[in-house]
Amino acid sequence: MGYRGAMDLSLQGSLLDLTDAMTLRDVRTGLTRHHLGHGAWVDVRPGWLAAGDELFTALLRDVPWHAERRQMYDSVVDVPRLTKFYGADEPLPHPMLVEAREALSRHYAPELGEPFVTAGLCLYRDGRDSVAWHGDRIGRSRDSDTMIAILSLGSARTLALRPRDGGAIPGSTTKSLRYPLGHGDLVVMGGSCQRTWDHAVPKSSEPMGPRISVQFRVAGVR
Ligand SMILES: O=C(O)CCC(=O)C(=O)O
Repeated sequence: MGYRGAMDLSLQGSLLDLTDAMTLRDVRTGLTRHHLGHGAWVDVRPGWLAAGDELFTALLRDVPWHAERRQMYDSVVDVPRLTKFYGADEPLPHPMLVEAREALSRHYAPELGEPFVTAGLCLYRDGRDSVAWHGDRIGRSRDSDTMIAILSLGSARTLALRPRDGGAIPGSTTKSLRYPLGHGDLVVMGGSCQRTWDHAVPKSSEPMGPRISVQFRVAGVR
């Protein structure tokens, strides 16, 4: 049995659209590329996965979610989300994730030069769960361009981005850029984004249900 609330949550009804077939739509339709500056960009494709409730419920139930603890200064604290990382040789927990990874590899192959192979899954149980500012700088992303493709499921959250060097955002007076991550949406961080920008999913004081993030990466990038 996976995350204990899976069945209750799946029956809440707000996300249910089980009469429609779950489908990945064309990546290109409605895709917008936002150039952030410093060679970084973000692609946003709202509603990439249609009728994704079945996938959301299956992942909540079937993924062996881990609660991690991490050293923070002189104490050990709970990581505020549950996680599961699927390496390149590990079977993914749902066939739709295989389809999604293949569709992304096909679409981005000319720019990326290698396929997406790993899937990092995060479960944000409610608005108190979050991920702090960071860049994925292990592997190729440390010194060259890469892409992290995120499929978002469940409650809407915000992806925030800010320049790593603390400098101003070109063409903006705000301290960070914010992109909504809704149910079925695809967001891809590309170019120099992992080297020159940091990203975060901030906590929220709004009442909200769980969100699952599926991040596809190329080999070696974390
Ligand atoms: O929740 C997300 O979509 C982003 C997750 C993330 O940045 C990470 O796990 O490194």
